[in-house]
Amino acid sequence: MKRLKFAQPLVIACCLLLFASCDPLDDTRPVTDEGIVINEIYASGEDWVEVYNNLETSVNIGGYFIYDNEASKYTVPAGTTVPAKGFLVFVCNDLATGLNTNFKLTSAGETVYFENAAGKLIDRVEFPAISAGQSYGRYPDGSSNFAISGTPTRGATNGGSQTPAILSTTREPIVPGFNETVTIRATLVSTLGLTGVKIYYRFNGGSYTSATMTIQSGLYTATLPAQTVVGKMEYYLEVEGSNGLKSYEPATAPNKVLSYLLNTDPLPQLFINEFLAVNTSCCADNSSGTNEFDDWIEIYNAGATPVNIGGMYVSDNKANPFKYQIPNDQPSLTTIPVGGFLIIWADNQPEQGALHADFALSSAGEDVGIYYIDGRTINDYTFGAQSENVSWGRTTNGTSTWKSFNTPTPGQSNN
Ligand SMILES: [Ca+2]
Ligand SMILES: [Ca+2]
Ligand SMILES: [Ca+2]
Ligand SMILES: [Ca+2]
Repeated sequence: MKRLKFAQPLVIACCLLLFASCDPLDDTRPVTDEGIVINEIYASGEDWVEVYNNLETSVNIGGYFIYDNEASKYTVPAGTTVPAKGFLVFVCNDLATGLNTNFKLTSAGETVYFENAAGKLIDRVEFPAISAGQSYGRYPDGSSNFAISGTPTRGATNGGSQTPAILSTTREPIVPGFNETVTIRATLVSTLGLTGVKIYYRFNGGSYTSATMTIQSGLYTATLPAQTVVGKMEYYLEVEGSNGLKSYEPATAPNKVLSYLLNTDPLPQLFINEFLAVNTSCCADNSSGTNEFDDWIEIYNAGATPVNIGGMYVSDNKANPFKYQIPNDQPSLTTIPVGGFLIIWADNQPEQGALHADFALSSAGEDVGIYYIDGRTINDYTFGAQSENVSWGRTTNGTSTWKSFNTPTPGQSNN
């Protein structure tokens, strides 16, 4: 595998493996790869941001922007250059002159953005809570591997070419029930210089309990205790190297953690009622202002009460129910009336609104499903190869008989 130089591809890869346990959708603006990155951040005392030039030539970053608040960007002074394979430090002291930015950083953790002179985002680093004397940086310089260090290296290489870090975690079962223990397994990027892997967990708030993860069948493994009451289990992983560097999964834990729910809500009576996996002319999504012939999924509410699907998930993979979470802050968009229908565009364009999933449907066939807020299956279906502009749906609505429709009825009764 080619070494990932920048954070976002790895974050997305991790999220795919983690089944949406982390949250790349907080900020979906694409990052342009310019070879210059935010390399290290220090947020206690005199805050600073270290920039690293991973290129073989020096780069003039005059007119670039650094900020933690889009409404108030700091502009890098004209003529400022970063040497080839070199470093430049911006002091975040609110002085707003020279290499002093117009903002400070919070040690509780936040996101720092870096844009080029054209206003294109070239890097974004969300850092966790870091204690006095610690920094958060890339190991090695310019890589996608982040760790907390007790030995900041302001304006100099971060070193640490072998820093243990977590590549991915799994949970089994993905959707735990009552009285079930849950197994968490972690795959590490590197185990060189590793001193230990720990899991921290808590049920329904309070303080975290820690446990050492042990190697079982080649993977760092821990078992979370079974629960017998309704609630939320939260957990995160910590890996520490003999060089004192610590990294976390999720990377900004405990600000962000992994979690699962146990509850007793009855499942709503929703059905995947119709879908179109190959749309070239059937029906346009014009959310962007132009007609896009995108895949769509129709959901039907067969129950006796309206259902707000905000907070629930749709997916094209039964093994990963947590693929796209419907935003839960727009009930007017996401509530399905009794006997009503709702269209979710499977257009891989979540930036177009709440009803746009971050996946598309395969013409060769795959799964399509809707899942409750805790991941339990409300309804899912596995389909085969699909034809252009011919939908596949239930006849009649909500029943178990499926057929093709030469005249699709998105958002309306199939009958
Ligand atoms: Ca450094
Ligand atoms: Ca679209
Ligand atoms: Ca798909
Ligand atoms: Ca329909």
